[in-house]
Amino acid sequence: MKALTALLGLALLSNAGGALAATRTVTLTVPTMDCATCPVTIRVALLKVPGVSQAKVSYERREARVVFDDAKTDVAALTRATDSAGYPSFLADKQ
Ligand SMILES: [Cu+2]
Repeated sequence: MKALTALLGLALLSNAGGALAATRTVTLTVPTMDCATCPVTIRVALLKVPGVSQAKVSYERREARVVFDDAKTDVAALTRATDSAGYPSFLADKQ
């Protein structure tokens, strides 16, 4: 029982270390969205970036919330992706 608990503890620790350290969520401001289909284009562009696991884009707030693996990509790659899709973006003040 003790060994099992120790093993479980180890598994949890290593999992947390791997997953939590690398996952990052940022909010990008995308000011030039001008209709309800813009978010779809932006979302597709963001999800194509290797390392991005989630992208939620709000037309109302002109914002993209992106979850990505810190070890595989960075904010510069995300803004570059929206840029090439026709939507310049930058890191929002509130994170
Ligand atoms: Cu549009």
